[in-house]
Amino acid sequence: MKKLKIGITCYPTVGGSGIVATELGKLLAEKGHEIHFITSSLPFRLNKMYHNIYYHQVEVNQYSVFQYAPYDIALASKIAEVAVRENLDVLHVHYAIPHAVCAILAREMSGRDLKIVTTLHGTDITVLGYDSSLSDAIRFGIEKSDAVTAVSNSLVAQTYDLIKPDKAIRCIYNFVDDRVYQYGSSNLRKGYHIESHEKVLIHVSNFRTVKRVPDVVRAFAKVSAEIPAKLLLVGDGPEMKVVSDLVNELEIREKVLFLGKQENLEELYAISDVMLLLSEKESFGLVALEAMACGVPCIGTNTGGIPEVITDGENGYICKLGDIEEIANKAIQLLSNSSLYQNFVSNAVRTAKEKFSAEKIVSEYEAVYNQVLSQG
Ligand code: GMT
Repeated sequence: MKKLKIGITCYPTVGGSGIVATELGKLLAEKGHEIHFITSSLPFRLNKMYHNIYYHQVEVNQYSVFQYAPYDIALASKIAEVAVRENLDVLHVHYAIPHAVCAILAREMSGRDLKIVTTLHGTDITVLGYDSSLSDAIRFGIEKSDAVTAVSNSLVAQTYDLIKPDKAIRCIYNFVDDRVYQYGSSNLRKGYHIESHEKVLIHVSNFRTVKRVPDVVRAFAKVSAEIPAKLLLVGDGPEMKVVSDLVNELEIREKVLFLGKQENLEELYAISDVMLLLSEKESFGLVALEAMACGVPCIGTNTGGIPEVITDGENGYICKLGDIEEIANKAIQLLSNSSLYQNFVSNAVRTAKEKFSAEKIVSEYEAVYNQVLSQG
């Protein structure tokens, strides 16, 4: 394939969409493409030097007359400047709002036929799509992109339902790099004072209400009443106080480890037995895929794209949203049957390698870039 000059715009801070955009950029660079990140800060997973990855920071004018700093205009100007100077072939933006709309403005400003690929990640549709002040702009961003992808079939369907764009949207799943996320061991159990007979449940999120972390705590309380267990809560966010109060109320404080925001999650998955992802909105659930790649079966809710990642009864379980009893029972069943558990572990690793391998998914994005470039 011809080596391309690809611009990437995403939210560079912690979050699944930023992770996917950054990991994609790194893997495309490894395949010889030239990558230009155009973002407000250095993407946090860009933790290593690549000779063919460039970073262009968007600086926003803080003029005191502005009630709101004009980030979107600054981003569009920066994209146009980089597109012209670096002669970009394709611009891949993650999130319709504001990135697709900024990309379209940038294409106009640059005076070039810059090809725009937009990837929808979830909340740009499932939350912002309900806001009448934004839905027309989301539709505009989608329809004026040269190609649009979404991270699950569920998100494709929800986009047509809510936004009704006149545009083909292709599902390209998120992926996992199995050189990093793999079945392994770690010495962390000892450091965390987790006894060898104790099972470890893990939840990783930004602790927003949609993640339903209190359901994780309630389900864990039931599991740990039957089986010696610890719960690792990884991440931080608006619900932390509610979660902490609930842990105290249920009198399970000594069984719960609040680890805050962490990197190198593969080391935590290496000491975990089951992941709980009980969200009420989740277009994909990247954390579930990363856990599965490390051999951790997941219990998820029947929400959004989660059932496309976790196959019920094969590599994990899918439960009804908020059904704490069912969630706890499934976890107990899995953790107390070692042959069933080992089966789920192998299936989880295999699913991650076969259905969501980085190699497969990166090629799918390359095919989209080629397709828009061949449209002339
Ligand atoms: O889940 C979040 O709150 C973060 C959000 C983001 O923008 O990073 O995640 C969304 O994109 C991820 C990557 O495609 C998906 O794995 C998450 O499921 C999706 N979150 C939601 O749909 C709530």
